[in-house]
Amino acid sequence: MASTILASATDKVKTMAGEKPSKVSDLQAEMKEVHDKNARITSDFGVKQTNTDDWLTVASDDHTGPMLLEDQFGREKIHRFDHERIPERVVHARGAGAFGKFTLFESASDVTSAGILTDTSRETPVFLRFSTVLGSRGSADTVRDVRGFAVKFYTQEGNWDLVGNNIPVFFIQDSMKFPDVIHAGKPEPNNEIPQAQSAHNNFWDFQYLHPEASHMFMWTMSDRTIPRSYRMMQGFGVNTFTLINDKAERHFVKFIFTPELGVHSFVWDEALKIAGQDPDFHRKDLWTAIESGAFPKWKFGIQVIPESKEHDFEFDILDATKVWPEELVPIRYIGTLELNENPPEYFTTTEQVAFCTSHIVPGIGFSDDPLLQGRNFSYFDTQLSRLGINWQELPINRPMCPVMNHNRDGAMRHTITKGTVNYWPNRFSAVPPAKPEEGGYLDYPAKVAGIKARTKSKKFREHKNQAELFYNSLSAPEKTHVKSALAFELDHCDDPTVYTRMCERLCEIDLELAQSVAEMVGGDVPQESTRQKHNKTAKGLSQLDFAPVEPTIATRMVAIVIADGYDSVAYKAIKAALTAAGALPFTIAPRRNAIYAEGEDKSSGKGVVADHHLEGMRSTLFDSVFIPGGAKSIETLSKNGRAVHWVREAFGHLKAIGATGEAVQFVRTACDLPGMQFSTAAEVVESYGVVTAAKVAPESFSETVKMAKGAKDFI
Ligand code: HDD
Repeated sequence: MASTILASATDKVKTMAGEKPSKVSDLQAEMKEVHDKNARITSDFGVKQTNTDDWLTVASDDHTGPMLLEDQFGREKIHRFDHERIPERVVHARGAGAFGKFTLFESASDVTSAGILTDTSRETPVFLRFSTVLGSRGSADTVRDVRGFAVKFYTQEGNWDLVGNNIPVFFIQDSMKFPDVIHAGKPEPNNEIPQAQSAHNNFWDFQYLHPEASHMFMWTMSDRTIPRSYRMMQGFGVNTFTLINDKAERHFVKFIFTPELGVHSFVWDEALKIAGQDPDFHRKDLWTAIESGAFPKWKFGIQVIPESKEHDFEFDILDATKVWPEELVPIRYIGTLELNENPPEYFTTTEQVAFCTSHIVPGIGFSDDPLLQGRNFSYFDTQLSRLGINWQELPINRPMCPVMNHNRDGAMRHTITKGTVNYWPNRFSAVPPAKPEEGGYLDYPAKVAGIKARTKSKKFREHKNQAELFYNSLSAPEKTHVKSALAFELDHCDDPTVYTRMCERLCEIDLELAQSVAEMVGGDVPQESTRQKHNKTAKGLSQLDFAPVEPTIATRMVAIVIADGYDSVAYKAIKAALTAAGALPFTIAPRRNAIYAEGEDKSSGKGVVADHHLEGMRSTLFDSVFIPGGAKSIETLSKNGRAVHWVREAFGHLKAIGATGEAVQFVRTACDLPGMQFSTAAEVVESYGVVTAAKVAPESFSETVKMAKGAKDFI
């Protein structure tokens, strides 16, 4: 007998010449079709059932008597239901995932031997799970929180898990503090309040007591924690990893994903309202984009520092509370990540997927980053209580390359292994483990020296420079948002110790920030800085640095609001122009029954059927609003409080608004903008971000769309 091969995986990557590898096709054999018209319902053990609705009972037409324990079918159905839930993740419980692919356009062979980062002809299947951190599995998507960005690369050399966030730094430097930071952020232990919020005493108490958290809380109070879409946020590996090349040279590395669509966020009021109006907003957004073929894409980049330069920086490059400013360590973009397939079933993919930072492949290594080392223990460990031993056999978790070893047995083992030996070496197999040149994983022979102690290097003790660097680098509106976010959060802390101390901490970062927050939340308003500022800025920290070269409204949702008597020329023209630009137009009206245009005969029965009525959806759920003219339609909308609120709220949320004909005055009144300029018949005018055209001419619509593309909300 040859060696035992525990190959649960189909080796698609290598065996199917010419065919692109796909994790979904790898799973295909196991997918069951429940919609098969001819299939009869059976028990879990295959026996056809005659009735799945009535428990076996002692009964007749006149009398309903006791139910019988004998009903195995009834018991089985309830028993399976009783045990449907598994423990939710201790953090990052709420998530959404998708399949996709990773490709490389530039080889990084100068710094690594990893096939996935050197072979430009490869297409590596991936599964990406986005998440919020603090909320439980049923919490809302748009809460203020860090977002998880966890990628499983099914490489030819095994699974590589990059378990990152949408923020490049972390609250703590040492993994031993993780239980504390999470306990402080999760609902308070006495009453389990609040859900999915950092706005409470314990969270901010922790932030003050841990000066190392200063940089991260500035990020969490920025727009980054209220992303418009998972598709519009960056992903960061956060920790420092290493790359090892063919010459056995080692470099330190950080991994970065930057979205093609740019980095965009809600304004806070929108995020708050959407949490109630559509708690699944981000989940739906991702799902819909992929279903409609608008595949989200990210550029993949690396920041690399040669081993010899480890100590050349004023911060420690192993400290996860620090970024590597791009001016010092440029990002080298080398690959593309694309999501292109929604999972066929949530539980067996997005819920059962298990990531481990310790899962790396040859050419990639760890560093002594003390946060990473602890994570390597924690992820592997947590899967046991969440999924149980043998979780690596679950279809979503198993690699797409062969697995061969003698780890076997344990609860719920699926693979049936043939053969008489379960140890190595054995009398049948003399093949030694692979050497590095044969693809074996090389543990880099790093020289280690030092004194055993519970401490870290001196550079780990500086905590404010990058908190200030981040704040200095934001645009004026972004700074205002940070102030408002802090004012909101600390307003929810009722313990004066918490908010007065936090105002002191802010004073070490920026005096004006501290003054404005203290004024709002009732802290002592400081008169002078308590730290010498460096006043430096860096690129890549403000979201504005990621505006796509060519602004786009592709995949943006635009509401076109009409009532009976609307101007159909304007309606049709804007719809066509938006569709041509890749946006998604939705018709909104006072009702979902047919709406008739100006001059249209109701008896024709051909009116437009709205996608939603004004009460069913709010302008918060759209990126932009357009109102065509039509005297009758505008008269109706003007008298409808909800319609007026729709437009007024869109304006308050800084959305691009478009109007033609009579609708121009409607917008002007609804938004209370006496200074808003009117356009003449021939021109398109933009004033206060509102784009208006008095008359409809097809040319003005392409012009309108162009202006909408340029409007602030889309940048
Ligand atoms: Fe963590 C889940 C990201 C520090 C312990 N973490 C988890 C997930 C993400 C992150 C995205 C969800 C994975 C999924 O979708 O299944 N975590 C991070 C980042 C960190 C970080 C970017 C800082 C660099 N985490 C961190 C530390 C520890 C953990 C320091 C413990 C010492 N994280 C866990 C965990 C979780 C987890 C408890 C819960 C579920 C899971 O692992 O699989 O083990």
